[in-house]
Amino acid sequence: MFQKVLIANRGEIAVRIIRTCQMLGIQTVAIYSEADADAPHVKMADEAYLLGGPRVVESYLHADKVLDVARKSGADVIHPGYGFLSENSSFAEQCEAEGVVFIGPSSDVIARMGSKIESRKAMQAAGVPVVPGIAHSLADEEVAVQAAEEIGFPVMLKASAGGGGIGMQIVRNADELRKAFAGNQKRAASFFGDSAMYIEKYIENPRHIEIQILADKFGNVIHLWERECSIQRRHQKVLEEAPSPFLDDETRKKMGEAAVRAARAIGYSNAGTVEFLVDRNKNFYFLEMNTRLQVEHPVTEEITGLDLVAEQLKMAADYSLTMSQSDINPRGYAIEARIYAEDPTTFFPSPGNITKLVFPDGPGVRNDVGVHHESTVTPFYDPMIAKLIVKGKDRDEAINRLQNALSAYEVGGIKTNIPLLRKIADHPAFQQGETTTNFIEQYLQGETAK
Ligand code: MV4
Repeated sequence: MFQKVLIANRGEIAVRIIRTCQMLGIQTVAIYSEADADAPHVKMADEAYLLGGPRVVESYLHADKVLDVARKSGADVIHPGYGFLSENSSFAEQCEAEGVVFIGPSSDVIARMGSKIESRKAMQAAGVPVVPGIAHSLADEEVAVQAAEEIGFPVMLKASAGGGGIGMQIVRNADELRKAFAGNQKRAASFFGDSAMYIEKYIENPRHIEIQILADKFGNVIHLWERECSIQRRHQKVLEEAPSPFLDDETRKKMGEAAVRAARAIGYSNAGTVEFLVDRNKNFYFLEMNTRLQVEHPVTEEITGLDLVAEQLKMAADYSLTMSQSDINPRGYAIEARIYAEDPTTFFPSPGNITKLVFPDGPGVRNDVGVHHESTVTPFYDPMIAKLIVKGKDRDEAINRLQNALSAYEVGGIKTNIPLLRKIADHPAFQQGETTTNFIEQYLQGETAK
């Protein structure tokens, strides 16, 4: 096992990773920016190094500075968490060259999954269902129109390097496509440095359901079933749950098997997530693969009883998986609500000083938190300050615990999205499992700004 882990992140995920390291008896090294000198992850780690100013480019995103700290501290492994450098294949490559272990798959797998055109091709070859579409880069709008006419409108125009909705547009006819093409291509070039575009059949009001997988370095791959992540706004997830209230056992089994096939086909190692779109008829289609630990990993931990950070460390340290698929028997029901420092109706970030912080507790309640009762929330980073995770024997009990926990939650000094989360938890459509990607628009119209 490793001696010393550098945690290349901040906030709740840095705290979460440090906690597992402490339980495994591994030394921890934190990094921080000037804005985070007082942050919980800095206090908790055995050592902490200041990287620079508050902006991410001079701190958490600065690969050379992070590697300097790895050298100085003698860390033998880097856990990147999510965001920042976690899916940066050049950073993973730099780590490989330095002889420091990067927790995640190899840099070439990260690079391959970063290209949506490449990952689509790889999945199709592995027999994983993909959305009907064109698996090569479209040269210009006329080529795109021809391809769209073959697929049938409406189609989704997408940037190969995209994600999070940038460079992506629904188009309903040839004229719209001609109008949309150049602009999205330009945005893709400027955001990602890659202008490759492709198109897929548009799936109307889908669900977003993802499969967690674990893969060791010896070809053993298992899945930890699904997470339902459909409730989101502008590609920012708000609430996730496991199991999905929508899937039947046959579909979830097929999706799990497809995810394992996907991982095997690309030589994946460590923890990963295969994202699928699921249509109203329960057809599922590969969307993308995330090569990192995800924000919503706790709901999987709660139903499987596993510590995913511990599993990541073991796999990165060349241990083989100690469990097989039949050992994974999920129990109960878990829901995660993301607590954001933002206005609940306008969704604008709400930075400021926290003046009061009271967490809910009781049976089946978990708080993963990255701030303390006098923290300052700055505009430099993601506004997610904590996650509330509840568990129950079934979905009704989990929802009941969620409602009670959200009522007991107290945050002073800044605005949070807790009122929005309460509206979701209290909504009959949510309680009936009507979790689609349009949920907030469809059911909370008028309660939130557009
Ligand atoms: C789609 C789609 C419908 N049809 N692709 C949004 C983020 C990007 N990574 C992929 N996304 C979508 N791709 C086809 N062919 C609908 C979405 C989508 C979405 C997907 C997952 C979760 C939330 C979403 C919200 C709006 C649109």
